[in-house]
Amino acid sequence: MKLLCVHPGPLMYTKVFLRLEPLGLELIAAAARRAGHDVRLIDLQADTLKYFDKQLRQWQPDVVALAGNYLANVPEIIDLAKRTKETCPNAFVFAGGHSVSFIANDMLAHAEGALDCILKGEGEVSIIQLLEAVAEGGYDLATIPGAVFADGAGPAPQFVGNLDDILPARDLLRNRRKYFLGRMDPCASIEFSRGCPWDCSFCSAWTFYGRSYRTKSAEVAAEEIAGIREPGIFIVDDVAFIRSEHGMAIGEAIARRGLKKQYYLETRADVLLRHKEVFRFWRDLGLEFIFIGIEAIDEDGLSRFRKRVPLGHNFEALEYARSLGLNVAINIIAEPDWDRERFRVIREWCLEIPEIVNISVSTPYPGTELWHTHGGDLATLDYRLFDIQHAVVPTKLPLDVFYAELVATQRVLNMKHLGWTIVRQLAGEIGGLLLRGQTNFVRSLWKFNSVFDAKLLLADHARPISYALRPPPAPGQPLVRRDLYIHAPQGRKGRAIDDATERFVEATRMTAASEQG
Ligand code: B12
Ligand code: SF4
Repeated sequence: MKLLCVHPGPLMYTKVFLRLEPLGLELIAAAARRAGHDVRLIDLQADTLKYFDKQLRQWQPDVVALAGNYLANVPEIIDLAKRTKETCPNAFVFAGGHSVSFIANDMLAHAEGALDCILKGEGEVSIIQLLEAVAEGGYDLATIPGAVFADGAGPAPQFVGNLDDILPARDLLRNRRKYFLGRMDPCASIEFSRGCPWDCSFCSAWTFYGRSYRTKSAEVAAEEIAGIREPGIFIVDDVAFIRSEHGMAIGEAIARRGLKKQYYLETRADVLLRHKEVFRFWRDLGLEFIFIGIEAIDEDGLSRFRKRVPLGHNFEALEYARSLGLNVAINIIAEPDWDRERFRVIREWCLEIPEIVNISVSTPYPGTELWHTHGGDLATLDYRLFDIQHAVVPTKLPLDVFYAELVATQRVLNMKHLGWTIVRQLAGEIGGLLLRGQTNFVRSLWKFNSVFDAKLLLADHARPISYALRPPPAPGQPLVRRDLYIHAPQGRKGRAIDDATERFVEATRMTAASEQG
């Protein structure tokens, strides 16, 4: 079978700060290729619609797989499905990935027949079965794990047996030099672990994977790194190095091979403090950038997210990361009830600290607890605005004032790290990038103002809506936790962590330990 895998175009954030390879789609592509299929991959973050059309016309794929990790991409995915059916009416067209798994039936309704099915959950196992069924003709989708189609659904989605089994088909991307993360230009991505044992109310990483946590073995991880050409590597794990032994083992395997790379990772403040020695070791291996989820800067904000990390730990973690000489980025979530004074306080605070501060807007997503509990009140049902840069919940300030304050705050914060300031600081490094023909980072330094603009944000709310998001359930409806999950929780045995780490997670996660999951 000829399979064309397609990732949709960039969202707002990726237009300025980073562009990363579609790792999930590369894994699906690798699984299909290993099963003997002829596979091509297009990433519209780094390629054109014209090229996509050409592939459809000239190559005439039998199957087209669309990647739906981001809710904001949904209208684009539906339009791509319709476009595909116009050019290749006999192709089997389906979508999968994080976000579309939570809204499978809505996707089918929007597509009006242009999507033959949605494949919920991890794709490595089910795509093989789906392709076999389509190849045989007269297929029965009801036998495919995770499949949701017009008049039914298959059995529950299945986990891949072992993360070591399949490595991403990185070679299928034709524009690899376009992937970058700030100064890590070009930059590849890698996965050391999958899933998250915590259960934060605003996040769907844990509901997707049923609060499971699995790891790739150290040798396979190091082998994979050895095969990566790019000097920079983004570690995509939700929370890096939850288990110190795992982090140390990968590090040692990298050191044994003498591999030299620059790394970026994301973790929690309490994990960083629990495993200081791992992060120190990784600093020596080339860890350069670290993103720590902070979310709010006062106790009140933190407790609203019910994240049981005492505020002191956040600051202690920042200090420790600084002491290692790491470039630290943190994220603050702007709440819809913020007033001018609150934005001003945040601006002042952020200017006092050396870290890169990113401000995103609190956004309830399908698949999160917040979606069910935030009160059901949404300012828009436009999927495209669910990118944590737009306000989708009514704001206390008039929307234009909210956006003016938001962008002014983001601008103050970003000017610390963009434009001529950074050019002066990094003249040598930038010269080196340009000499090697890598211009992603340098070009990003001046893009901020054209992308982050209060007037543009506001105008986005006035665009006509072709596909409307189904609103959350009315307030007061009981939330059945089990219904949130895509992969059913397997309890303790689904988490590859030792008992001490399990106790640490229990003590710091949001929900009472008595609740099962
Ligand atoms: C790495 C990451 C990024 C990276 C890389 C994105 C990229 N180009 O792929 C960066 C940093 C760029 C990023 C940015 C953003 N991200 Co992000 N990101 C993640 C993260 C942590 C891991 C994703 C990943 O690579 N996992 C590893 C791979 C192997 O898994 P996977 O992609 O999920 O793929 C598996 C399945 O989903 C499925 N699958 C995937 N694609 C397909 C396609 C088909 C056809 C099929 C059948 C199956 C399938 O099979 C794969 C293998 O099992 C997730 C959290 C999570 N755990 O999912 C958040 C997450 C996806 N991101 C999120 C958000 C909000 C964003 C931003 C909008 C935020 C922002 N800062 O502005 C931006 C927008 C990015 C954009 N596209 O323009 C949210 C999604 C919310 C939503 N419902 O839309 C998540 C869930 C985080 C969260 N806490 O809620 N992100
Ligand atoms: S720690 Fe919380 S926010 Fe981070 S991935 Fe896990 S559940 Fe999501």
